[in-house]
Amino acid sequence: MKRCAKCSQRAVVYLPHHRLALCKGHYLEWFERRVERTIKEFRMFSKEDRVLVAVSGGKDSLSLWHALHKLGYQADGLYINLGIGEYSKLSEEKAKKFAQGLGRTLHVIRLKDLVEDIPTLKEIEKRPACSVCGNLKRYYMNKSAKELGFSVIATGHNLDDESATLMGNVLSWNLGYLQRQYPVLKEGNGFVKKVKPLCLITEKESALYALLSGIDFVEEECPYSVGASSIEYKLLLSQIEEKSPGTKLRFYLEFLRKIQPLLRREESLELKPCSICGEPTSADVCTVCRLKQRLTLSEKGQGS
Ligand code: Q46
Ligand code: ZN
Ligand code: ZN
Repeated sequence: MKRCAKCSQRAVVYLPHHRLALCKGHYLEWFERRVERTIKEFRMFSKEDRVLVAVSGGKDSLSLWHALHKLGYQADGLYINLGIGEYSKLSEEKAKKFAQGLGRTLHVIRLKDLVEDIPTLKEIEKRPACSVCGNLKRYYMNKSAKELGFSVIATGHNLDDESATLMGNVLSWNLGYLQRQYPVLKEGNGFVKKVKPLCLITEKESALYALLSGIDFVEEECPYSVGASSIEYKLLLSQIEEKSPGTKLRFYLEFLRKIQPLLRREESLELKPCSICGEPTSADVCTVCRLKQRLTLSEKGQGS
């Protein structure tokens, strides 16, 4: 039986890549300190900032919100209901219950009221649900943060997400994405600052934090996540990690330290406000307004 490295009580966690065994109390503290160090190292935000946490009801976003609250940051939540059947219903319930327990505000918006729900859009647009969904989530997160007066948006992306995305981007040498793959995206050009405070925390670590903190999160994955290539990359990286602990962290951190500075340069894309909604876009009309125009046209077509 392993003993906690801090207090010699029985350890409940062993983190192989940090060679660290910890008891429950010291694990929760370790997790929160690691989140705080990441926030400071990458200059994400301070205690003066109003932070909007993008909440899905899953373990990562709720662990993030919980840790930020415990660390004394002013963090409220934004839940976007995507209209994906039972999954959306359950995750909204969990997110609301969690917000109540925390005593912080959860802002809720519904895609169905603003544009259309994801299953309908997938059919109409004839493209993968995640491509429509990602686009709309980014758009409404930014718009809502500005309307509600938040200076930072924090998402629950963890090390597994980031290293899998990195692997995908490296395998196709997608330089545009690699340039933008950084845990902080600066504000400006109509965008609110976006940060990923869990980027150095693995999925297992965040699940463990949620469990040990008694967080009631939605365990089901979104039904559209099945078959995504990022899941394959996650599995592959976890197999390597198993044999060689620390690989994920090294892969991602060394990219940030050695490669990212070479790739990073001022955003070359010229952005301007969308002529309809005012959100930043590289075209005259942004992708969401164009989507809404297509929906109106198809409704008219059906009506005639
Ligand atoms: S919610 Fe949306 Fe994800 Fe579901 S449809 Fe795809 S992008 S998988 S994080
Ligand atoms: Zn201990
Ligand atoms: Zn627009």
